[in-house]
Amino acid sequence: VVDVVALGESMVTFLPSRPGRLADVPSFDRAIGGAESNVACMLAAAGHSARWVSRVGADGFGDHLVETIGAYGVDVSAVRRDPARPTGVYFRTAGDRAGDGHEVAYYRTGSAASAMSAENMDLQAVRAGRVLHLSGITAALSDGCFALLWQLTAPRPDRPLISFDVNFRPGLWRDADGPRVLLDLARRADIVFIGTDEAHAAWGVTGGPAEIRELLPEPEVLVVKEGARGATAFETVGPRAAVPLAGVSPRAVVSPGAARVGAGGTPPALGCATDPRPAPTPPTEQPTFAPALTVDIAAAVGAGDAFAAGFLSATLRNLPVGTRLRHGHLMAAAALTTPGDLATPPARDHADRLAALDDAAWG
Ligand code: KDG
Repeated sequence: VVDVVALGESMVTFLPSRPGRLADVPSFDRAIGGAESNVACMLAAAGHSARWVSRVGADGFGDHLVETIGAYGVDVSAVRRDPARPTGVYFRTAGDRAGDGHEVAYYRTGSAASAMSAENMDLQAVRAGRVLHLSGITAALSDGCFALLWQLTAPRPDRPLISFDVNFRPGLWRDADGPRVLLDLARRADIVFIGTDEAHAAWGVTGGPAEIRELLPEPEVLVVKEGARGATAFETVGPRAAVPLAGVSPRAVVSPGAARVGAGGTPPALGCATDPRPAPTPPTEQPTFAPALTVDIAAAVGAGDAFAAGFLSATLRNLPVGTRLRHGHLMAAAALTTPGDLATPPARDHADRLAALDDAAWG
């Protein structure tokens, strides 16, 4: 059994050779991007077995992605090539050091990955991990991609633990439907990652982690990231937490399906006013907060993916929730101090020693 399978679009990424507006940057350096494959690469670099599943074009950029991600030690055998559609690419500018104010230009509409569907993917390979890592980016790519996520997150006996990074990218949503779709998907996941900035932009949440948990009580684990401040994890204790990692969350009620706008019907209001499920009991668990490491940021891109990888790595090792957060911060720090999406994480025993430092060292 593979530790983690990550499904999503990866792109050849062009990083600017110098700061400035997209209109002014004269040349770009080629790298790779893709939130889900970033998680797979960081997990493989941390010693886990990881598989990335996607579709890429039968072109040189597709070759580059498959070869580069494969070179990280990620299993790419279930990646399908599409001779009729290109591999997506995107360009970015530098922005400031925290990554704010940068421009992103995607060339991914009609890409091979945007045509992913349950019919053209190897679903057995997708479901073969202990954890299946997904993100909200995929839901934005096409109706078929959304339907694939909806199918993969449906409760079933062989469902792996679902990890879902909300990854709200406003520029990718061509309708106003994104926030509700992301909330519906997050409600079906077991482990959810979200930033307070995203929750604000997507769902208008103005409060802190507790308010986000109120909106999203279903996931067994909810991790709310507050950038440089740190992250808070809410973990439901009790019968659901006793479910073995490779097993299935015992969900009593199944959401009936979320029709996207354009796929018929008026979307239910945020908070799923038309959802017939009984209101879930608000969790009573204590939140666990862990401060982030203070680092000199080279580029913020990829830090959220690295955080998810660190947290999942520690989850796979059954470490306590506070330690899982610290492993998330350690991997994020590695990505923050590297210009591209991907970084070399500290070796596992080194990361364990850093995570075990006392609170004073962690600020
Ligand atoms: O998290 C980093 C990703 O945002 C980047 O690699 C590109 O996957 C990407 C996207 O769709 O924005």
